[in-house]
Amino acid sequence: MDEYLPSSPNSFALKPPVTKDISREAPPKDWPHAPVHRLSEHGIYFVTAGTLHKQHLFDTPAKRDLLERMLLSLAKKSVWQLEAWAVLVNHYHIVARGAPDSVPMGEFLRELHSRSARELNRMDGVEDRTVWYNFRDTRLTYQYSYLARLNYVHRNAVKHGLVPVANQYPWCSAAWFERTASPAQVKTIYRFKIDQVKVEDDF
Ligand code: NI
Repeated sequence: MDEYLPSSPNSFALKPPVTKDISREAPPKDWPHAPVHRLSEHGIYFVTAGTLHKQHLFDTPAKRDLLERMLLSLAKKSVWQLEAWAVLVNHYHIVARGAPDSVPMGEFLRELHSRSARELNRMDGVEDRTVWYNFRDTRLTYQYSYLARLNYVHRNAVKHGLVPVANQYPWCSAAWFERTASPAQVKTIYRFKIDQVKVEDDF
């Protein structure tokens, strides 16, 4: 078992019982600290990564749990503060804030990809399958594009037609954001138009 994968025997069985609510038994998510800040000199990045050929590899709740939990715990270990994230069947998006002692972004993502691929392949009982295609990271340098991308990521499951309201999607930051940020912050962020944000997101 991977050391950055919180132990959760029910979540990672090869064939989890479909009727079981694993979220009740899985360990708590490694929630980040705070949802919104000013731009800083250490950099805030918007990252999108997709699976090879956009294959639907994270096609069960247990697999999306695996990726989301690994993302949260490795981000913390790599000193990248996640401010928004969305984990979907064949890609993910994050907005991450750096600090002076952050591990380089590329290193953090490569570790996330190699560890999550190994665990996913173990769950699926396959060997040496390439899971990830690549990632694209953009440094956000304008307050407007930063805030608009926060909203874009919080509400990505809505954009992809998975849920009518973002906080209903379990593998994203929306519910956490609404719980952690002030009502004024939530209102401000959710007001940003996401249909004008230029993001490659045809997954
Ligand atoms: Ni997307």
